Amino acid sequence: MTALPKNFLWGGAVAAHQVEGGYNAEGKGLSVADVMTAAGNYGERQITDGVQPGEFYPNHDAVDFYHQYPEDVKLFAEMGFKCFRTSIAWTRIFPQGDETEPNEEGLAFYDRLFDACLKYNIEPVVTLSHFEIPYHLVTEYGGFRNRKLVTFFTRFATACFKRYKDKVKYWLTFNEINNQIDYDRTFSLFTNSGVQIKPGENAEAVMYQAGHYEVVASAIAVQEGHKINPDFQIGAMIAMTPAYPATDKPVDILKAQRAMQARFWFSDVQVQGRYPSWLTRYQKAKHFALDITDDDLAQLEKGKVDYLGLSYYKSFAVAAHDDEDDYYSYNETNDVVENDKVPHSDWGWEVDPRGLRYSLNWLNDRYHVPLFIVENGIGAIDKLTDDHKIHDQYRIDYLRDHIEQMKLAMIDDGVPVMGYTPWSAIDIVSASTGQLSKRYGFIYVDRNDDGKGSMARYKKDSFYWYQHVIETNGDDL
Ligand code: P53
Repeated sequence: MTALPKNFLWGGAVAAHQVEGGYNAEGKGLSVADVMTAAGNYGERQITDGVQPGEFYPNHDAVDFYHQYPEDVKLFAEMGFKCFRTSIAWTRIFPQGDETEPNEEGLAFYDRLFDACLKYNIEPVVTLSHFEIPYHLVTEYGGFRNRKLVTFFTRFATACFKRYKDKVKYWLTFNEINNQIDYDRTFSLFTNSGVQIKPGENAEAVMYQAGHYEVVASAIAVQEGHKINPDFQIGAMIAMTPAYPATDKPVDILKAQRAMQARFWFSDVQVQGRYPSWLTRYQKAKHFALDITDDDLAQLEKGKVDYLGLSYYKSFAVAAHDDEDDYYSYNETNDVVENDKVPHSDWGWEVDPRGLRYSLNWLNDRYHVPLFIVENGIGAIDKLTDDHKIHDQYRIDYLRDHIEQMKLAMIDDGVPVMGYTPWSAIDIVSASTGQLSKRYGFIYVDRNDDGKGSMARYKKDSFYWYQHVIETNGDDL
C-alpha cells in the first residue's frame, strides 16, 4: 500500500457544548459545561453553584452553531469532509437527566443537523457524552459516583440509537474517558463524570468507582446499540497522551510503564472486556471499597467496543521522585515533568508529531482493533486581518507534521486507522480554559473572550490547505 485507503474518513470534530450555544433553547437543561466560567491561559475555570448572575459563561452562546449550522455544514462540505464528529448534548434530550421520556424538540434538532450533513454525504460521527453531563445529575446524585447514572446514561444512549439508527453509523460512548486519571484536578472529574470531591474523600477511589460505572454503562450501550442496528460501529474514546520516561533511570521507566497502565485501564476494559490484573490487585491493596459486581464484569465482557477513538495533542514525560518507596504508583499531578526535548504551544502543550506514530503503534500492538483519530490540533492565537484573512501557517505545519506521522504508521507500519477528524472543524470554546482565543478551527468565528463579536465566519488559510489534503486523499500535504 502506498496510499491511504479510498474510503478513509477525512473530516473535522467539535463537541455540542463547545459550539452550539442555545444553552436553554427548546427545553434544554443545564449541563456541567453551563456552570463553568472562563479562565486565562494557564488558569482553571471556576465551577459555580448553578448559573450565577453577573458571571460570564462562554458555553451559553459558544459560536452559535445551534442556529448557524446550515451555513457551517455547507463550509464543511466545501472543505470536502467525508465525516463530521460532534456530540449530542445529553441535556437537549434529557434536560435533567433522570426523566423517562426524551425531549422531542432536542431530538428534532439533531435530526435537522444530521440531515444537513447527509445532504452533502457527510457521515456523522457522534459522541454520546462529551463533557456535558446534566447538571441536575451532579446536584441530585453526585454524578457518576452513583450507580443510577448507568441507567440514565444507557436510557439516553438507547433513545439516540433508536432515533438516529438510519442516520448515524459511527458512535463513541464517553469522550476522553481517561482524563480523570488526573483525579486531583477538579476539572477532569467534573467534566468526565460530574463528580465533585468532598472534604476528606479519597479522590482516587472515587475516580475508580465513577470510571467503573462508566465502562459498565458503555458496555451496556454497546450491546443495546448492536441490537438496534447491527451495522453500528460503537467505539471507546481516550485522550492518547503517551507518557515517556523522563530519563533512562530504571525507576523512571517503571514510572512511565505504570503511567501508561493507569492512563489506559479504561480502554483496556472497553476493548478487551476485562480489568487488567495489576489494577484489580492495586485497588485491593489500597483498600478502595468499590462496588464492582459479577454482573458488571459479565457486562464488560459482552460489551466490547468495535473500534477505538483517540485524541492526540501532546505527549508527557514522567519521573519518579527520590523520596518514593513505591516507584510503581502514578499520580499525574505529581509525576508529569517538563519535557524540554520538544517544543511547546502558546498554552504550554508539548508539540510532538512523532508521538502520534508511537501512539498508533502502541495502541495497535495492545488492542488489535481499528483506530480512529477523532481529535488532533493546536490551540493558537489567530489574527484576523483587515481584509478578513487568517494566515495560520503554524496550524498547517502542526497538522501536516501529524498527518505525515499518521501515514508512516499506516503505510510503513500497517496500523489500521479508519479516519482523521482534526480538532476543530470550526473555532470552539476551549474545554479547559473556556477561551475563544485558544483557537483550533479551520473556520474563524468572530467572537472574543469577553463575549463580544459578530459571530461572522471567515475561512482561514488552513481551510484551503485541508481542502487540498482531502482532495488528494492525503497524498499532497
Ligand atoms: P482545550 C486534556 C488533554 C487532552 C485533550 O483542549 C483535552 C484535555 C481537556 O482539556 O481535551 C480535548 O480546549 C477535548 C476537547 C477539547 C480539546 O481536547 O482544553 O476532547 O473537548 O476542546 C482541546 O484546549
